[in-house]
Amino acid sequence: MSDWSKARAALEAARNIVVLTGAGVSAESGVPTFRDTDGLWHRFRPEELATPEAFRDDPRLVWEWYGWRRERVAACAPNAGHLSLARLALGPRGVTVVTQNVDDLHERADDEMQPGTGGAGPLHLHGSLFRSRCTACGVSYPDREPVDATDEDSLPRCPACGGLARPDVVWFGELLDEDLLRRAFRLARDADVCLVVGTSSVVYPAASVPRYTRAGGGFVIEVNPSRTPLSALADAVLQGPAGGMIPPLVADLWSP
Ligand code: BJW
Ligand code: ZN
Repeated sequence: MSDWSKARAALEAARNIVVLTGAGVSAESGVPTFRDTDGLWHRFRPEELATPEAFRDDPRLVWEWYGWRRERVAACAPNAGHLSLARLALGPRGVTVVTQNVDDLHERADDEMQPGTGGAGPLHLHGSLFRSRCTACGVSYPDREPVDATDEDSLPRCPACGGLARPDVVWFGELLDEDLLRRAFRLARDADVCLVVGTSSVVYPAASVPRYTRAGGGFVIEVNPSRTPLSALADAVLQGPAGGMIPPLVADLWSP
């Protein structure tokens, strides 16, 4: 049996599916990934820019980068990969998307498939580009405003206390939200299938999600144009882009 047939059979038989996504699921929408050759970090290494130390040393530079990404994502639209995952979630199977992405393309795909319902939305393990958090009082709030990073005085400020705000994302060395992570691991352990799409599978603890599915006796499918450290552990490895692979992989699974 080919990996494709094994993956399709596992999805057909599944009652609960966890989908773990990374930057690659949004690549065909025009959102740059991190570690590919044309990725966001051709000039800076993620470990250098996405850290609390980088923000402490140069908040203007970090905000400039996040402001640019906020605008870039706002100008992109969900692709066929996001849309078919959103459609899959409307079917009889329990489907939870756990994403490392800070974009909002899964939510926008859900909204396109089922307008106005709001939906549960994905679990955003690494936070959101469209939320900010106060470095003084800790309040987190929705923020879609353009960022003025001309100088330190023009940077986003907390609406409650006026303190310096920061992007509400998880940087290296910071803890992920404990409840969210526990939920993701529990869902993965109880899932029949973990579908892992467009992640290099090098950043932990997110990269552990499919390991919980394996530990619970479930089936792991990887969709990625390149091999990753997960490939050797996955039950089926489908080499190709998300927008091309996901629609035929989940086709018709939304009907009972
Ligand atoms: C396509 C495609 C297409 C292309 N279709 N696919 C040693 C061992 C284990 C852990 C550690 C360690 N040393 C340090 C750590 C901990 C560290 C870590 O994991 N580091 C590793 C790099 C080694 N982790 C942390 O620090 C985490 N916190 C933590 O562990 O707390 C406890 C602790 C505290 C103190 C000290 C130590 C531990 C936090 C991690 C936070 C990551 N944050 C970022 C930035 C978030 C905000 C933002 O977006 O700006 O999250 S980094 C960046 O990487 C971002 C991403 O979510 C994350 C993952 O990247 P992703 O999504 O996989 O993207 P890429 O670019 O890497 O891959 C894209 C993939 O798509 C590729 O495979 C392509 O082939 C593919 N692709 N086109 C499908 N069309
Ligand atoms: Zn505040």
